[in-house]
Amino acid sequence: MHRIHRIILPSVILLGAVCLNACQQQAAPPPASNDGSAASATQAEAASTDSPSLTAEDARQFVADAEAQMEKLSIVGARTYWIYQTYINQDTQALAAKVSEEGTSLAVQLAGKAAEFRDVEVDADLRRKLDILGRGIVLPAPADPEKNAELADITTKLDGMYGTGEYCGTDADGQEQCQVLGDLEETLKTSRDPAALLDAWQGWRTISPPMKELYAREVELANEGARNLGFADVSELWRSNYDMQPDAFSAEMDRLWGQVKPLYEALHCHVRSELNAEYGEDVAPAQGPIPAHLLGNMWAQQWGNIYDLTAPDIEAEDVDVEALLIAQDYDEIKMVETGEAFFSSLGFAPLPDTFWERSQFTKPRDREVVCHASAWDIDNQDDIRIKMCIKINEDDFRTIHHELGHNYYQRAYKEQPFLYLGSANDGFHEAVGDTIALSITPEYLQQIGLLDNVPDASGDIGLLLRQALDKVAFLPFGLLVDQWRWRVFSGEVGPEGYNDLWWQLREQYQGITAPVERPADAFDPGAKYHVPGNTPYARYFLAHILQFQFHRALCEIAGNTAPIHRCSIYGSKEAGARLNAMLEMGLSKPWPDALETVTGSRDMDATAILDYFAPLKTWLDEQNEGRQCGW
Ligand code: X8Z
Ligand code: ZN
Repeated sequence: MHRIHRIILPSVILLGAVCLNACQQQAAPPPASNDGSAASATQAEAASTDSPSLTAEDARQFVADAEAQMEKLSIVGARTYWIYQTYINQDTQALAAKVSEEGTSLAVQLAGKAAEFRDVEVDADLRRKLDILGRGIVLPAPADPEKNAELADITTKLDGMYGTGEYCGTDADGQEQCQVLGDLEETLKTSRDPAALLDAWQGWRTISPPMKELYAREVELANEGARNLGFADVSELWRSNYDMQPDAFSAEMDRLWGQVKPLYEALHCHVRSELNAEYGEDVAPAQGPIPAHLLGNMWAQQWGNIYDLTAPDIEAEDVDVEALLIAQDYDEIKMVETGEAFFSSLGFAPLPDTFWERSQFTKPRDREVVCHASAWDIDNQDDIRIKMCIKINEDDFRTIHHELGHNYYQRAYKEQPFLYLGSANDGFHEAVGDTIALSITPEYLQQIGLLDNVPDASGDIGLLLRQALDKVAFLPFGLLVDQWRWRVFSGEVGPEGYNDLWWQLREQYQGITAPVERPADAFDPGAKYHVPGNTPYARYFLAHILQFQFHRALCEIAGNTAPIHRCSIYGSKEAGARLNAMLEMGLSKPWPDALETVTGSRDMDATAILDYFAPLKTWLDEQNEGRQCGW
C-alpha cells in the first residue's frame, strides 16, 4: 500500500535556465550537425511555413527577443520550482504548474517561429541559436492549449507520484509502517538478507503501476508535439542534440558500448560468481543473469555497495571512505566544504555566501521535498545552489562533487548569451563533477587529513574494483534507459509491452533479471526517477566515458606521472585553467570543439576508461579463468 500525493512538477524544460526537471540547469541542444546541415528529412518537410520575405535582420531581432523573453521567465520559473521542490504543498504545486504551462507554451511557440528562418541565410552563430531554439524542449506539447494543459497535468502528476512515493506495510505489532525511497535504498545497500532485499526491491516498485497509463498518454501527446516541430517523434528530437544526425548518435552510443563491453562482461562474471558463493544457487545462480536485488542498489545501476562481497583477497587494507568520514566527524556541510575546497585548489573562486544560505543539504523533517540530488542556477549569474538529502556515506560524498560540478559549470558560462547557457552536450554537464571525484584517491584523502596511511600498490586492485563496481557496472544501465525510451517514443512498443521490453533490455545489456516474476500491471521503468521525471539518460552514459577522457587529459596537464587510476589533479592550477576554458564555452560551440579544448581530441573515446581499469581487467580475467562467463 502506498500513499500518493497529487503534486505538480514541470514537464518541459524551457531553454537555458529553468532547472525544471533535470539535475542541473537545462543544457539547450546544439544544432543538427557539424557542417550545419539539417537534421532530418522530416524537419525539412516541416519548413513549409517558411516566409520568403524574412531577412537575416529579422532573425537577429527574433533571437534577441526570444532570449530576453526566456531569460525573464527562466528566473521566475527557477524560483518557483525551487520553492516547490523544497516545500511541496498545494499552493507551491499550483504555482509551479502555472509556470510550467507558460514555459511550454513559450518554448513551443519560439521553436515554431525559429523554423520559419530555415531558408534565411544567417551567420553560423545565429544559425546555431535558431537550431537550439528548434530543439530545446524535452517534451513538446501539441499546439492545442487543451492538450498542452493535459500534458502538463500528466507530467507533473508523474513527477509527484515518484517524489512522494512510499511503501507501507504492517509491522509485527500490526502498526502501519511506511518507508520512503531513502529507507528502502538503505536496505538495498546494507542488508545481506535476501528476503529483506527482495521486500525493499518489490516495495519500491509498488509506486509505479499507477503511472503506466499516464505515461502512455504522455508519450502520445509529446510525440504529437514533436511532430509539429518537424521531428518524427520524441526519440528523434532527443537524439538530435549532439551535433550529428540522430541515427549517427544512436550508432555512436553503440560504438562506445562495444568498446567497453568486454570489461563489463568480465566484471559481471566475477560479481556473479562471488554472489553465488555468498547466497547460494537458489538465490544467486552461478549461470544466467544476476537477480537485480543483490547488487547493493535499488536499480542495480551502481554496485559499489557490495564491494565487501567481491573484494580481492589481498594484504592491503581497504580504503573505506564512509568509515573515514564518520571517524573524522564529518557532517553534511563539511562534506560540501570539502568538495568546494577541491575546486578552489584548481583555481576556481569560492562558492558565494548565498550558496551556503540557500542550498538544501539535508532532508527537512517537517515537509515533503524532492530528495533526488540536483544543482540549480536561479538567476543565471551567481545564485547557484544544490538540493540534496545528504547522508554521510561515500555515495553522497561523490554525489556532492557531481552536483558541484554542475554549479561550477553554470557559473563558468554565465557570461554567454542566454541560448548558450548550457554544456557542450548534456554528457559534459554530467561529467564535470564526476571527473573531479575521480581524483578522490588515497593520496588525496591523506593530503586533506582523512586517511593516515596510503596503501601501497598491492591495494590497487581493491581500489580499482571498488571504482569499477560503480563506474563500469553503470555503463549498460546508462545505455539501456534511453534504449527503452527511444523504442517507446518511436511506437515500436506499446503500453502492453513496456515492462517486458524493460526487462528484455536489462537482461540483454546488464545481464540482470527481475528476482521474481513481475505482476501484469508492473511498470518498473517508472520506479526510476528519470522516467517519470523525463530527464534524458544517454547523458549519463556519455558522462561515464567522458569523465575518464577528461581525467586522463587533466592528469597529463597537471604533470602527474602516476598511473591514471592513482592520479589526483588536486591543487593543479594548470588543470583547473584548462578545465575552466572548456566550461566557459558553455554551449556556444559544437561539443567536439569543447572536448578538444581539454583533451586535444574531437572524438568521444572509451580508451581512457579502458586504460584506467587495465590492471583490473587483467586481474578479472585471471579470476574468471575456468568460469563460464556471459548470460
Ligand atoms: O541523477 C543523477 C544525479 C543528478 S544529475 C544525481 N545521476 C544519475 C542517477 O542517479 O541515476 C548521477 C548518476 C546517474
Ligand atoms: Zn547531474
